[in-house]
Amino acid sequence: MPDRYDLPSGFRWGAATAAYQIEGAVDEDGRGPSVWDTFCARPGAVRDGHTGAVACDHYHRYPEDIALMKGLGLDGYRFSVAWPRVLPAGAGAVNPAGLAFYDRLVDALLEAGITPLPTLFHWDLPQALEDRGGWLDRDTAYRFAEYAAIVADRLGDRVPAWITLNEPFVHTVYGYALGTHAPGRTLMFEALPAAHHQLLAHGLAASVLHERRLEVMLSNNLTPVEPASPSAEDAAAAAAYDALHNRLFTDPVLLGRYPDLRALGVPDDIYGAVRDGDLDLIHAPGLDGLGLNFYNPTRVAAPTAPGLPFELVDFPDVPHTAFGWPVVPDALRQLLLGLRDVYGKALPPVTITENGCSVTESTDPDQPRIDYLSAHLDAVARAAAEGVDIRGYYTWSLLDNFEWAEGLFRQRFGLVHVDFATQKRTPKASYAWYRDLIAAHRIRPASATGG
Ligand code: IFM
Repeated sequence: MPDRYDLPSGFRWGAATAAYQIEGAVDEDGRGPSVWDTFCARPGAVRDGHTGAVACDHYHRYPEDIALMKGLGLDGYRFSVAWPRVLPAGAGAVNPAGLAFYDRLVDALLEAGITPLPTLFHWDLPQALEDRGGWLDRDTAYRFAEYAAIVADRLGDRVPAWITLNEPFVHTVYGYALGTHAPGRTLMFEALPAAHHQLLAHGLAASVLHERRLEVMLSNNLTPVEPASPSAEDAAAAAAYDALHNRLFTDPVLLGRYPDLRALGVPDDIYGAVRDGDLDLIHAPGLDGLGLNFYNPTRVAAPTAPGLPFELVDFPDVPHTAFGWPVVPDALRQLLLGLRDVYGKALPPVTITENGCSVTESTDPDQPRIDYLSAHLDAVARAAAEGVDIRGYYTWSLLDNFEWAEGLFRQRFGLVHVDFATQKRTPKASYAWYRDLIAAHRIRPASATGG
């Protein structure tokens, strides 16, 4: 396993988290309820009835967590701002204590020499907005732009780059199509107006951020899609899935158009959601960087039963994470090269804004995570060597945290173990490995050695 990778000079090393997964303090200092508070209260929605009510108690323990980041030598920390902490009803009255928390967090990060990289929406929509239709309601996009302006006006003097949305694919499909995440709607393809409204929200917020001379990124969860066989039917199924998972969330932003969704049976105007001028609003602000969240590739076959136009099948003969996700590191290199080939000059610099794996608590000494991270960084370095402009890598995640429908204990993604009973943080073997790796790149940057 290499102790360093041949990465471009200025490559930024980071770690990522999200508000509802770590903050806790859901009832404190004027925070309003979010869709995740509501969803967690639904019997059977989250494994073992867990909630994010306390999670890692980061709201109170952020100084300790920043000390852990400093110990790693991070350049950047990606976190999310909880919309209901800032605007408890989603719009209208601002909660000064909510903004003050992010103010303190940003100052403490800067004090530690770490650049804050906030995400404005990582799935915790204020419940008051959900009550008015959530992302199915076009109005939510305009409320998001107002919220973006409020947060940017408070923090923009110290925070140069912003991520608007996290993984609109996952939020749309799990939250609105399948109902396994908040807000628990089961609309199948009729969930897709929620995707359009999130993209519209991204575009409106991107304009707000650019007006303030701030950089804008969007973090998409992308996956290379491979057909299960060379048959024409499997190829068609794979293309349909690629349009849904990848192109639906990237083409409008980078190319100003939607991919062909006819194979999914989705009308061009996405059930009436797309209005004249929307694609301009989404595309025209431009993107300063594409955030790429990568976990695994996807294998797709033609359907064997009526219903969906594709069927997801497993990868045989590869290791799987505790989540059951196939580990295929070279798929990240293929994905990066594919993005360059598909989008060409329209592709902005890429930052890996999430990559990591869940490992069960008993796994000692955390070797599967080290192997996973190491192999994926190797894939990043190879894609960079093949000409893809990649600016940084934020591992998911700094801490074990609330893994959505999987609850607290089962899927541990952290470099740092969290005992949720005592809140004791214990760095894992992967923490030491990542720290040493970052230090090795500081001492001998690839540009200075010629690789
Ligand atoms: O924990 C999530 C995160 O919130 C979004 N990306 C994937 C991670 C692992 O499932």
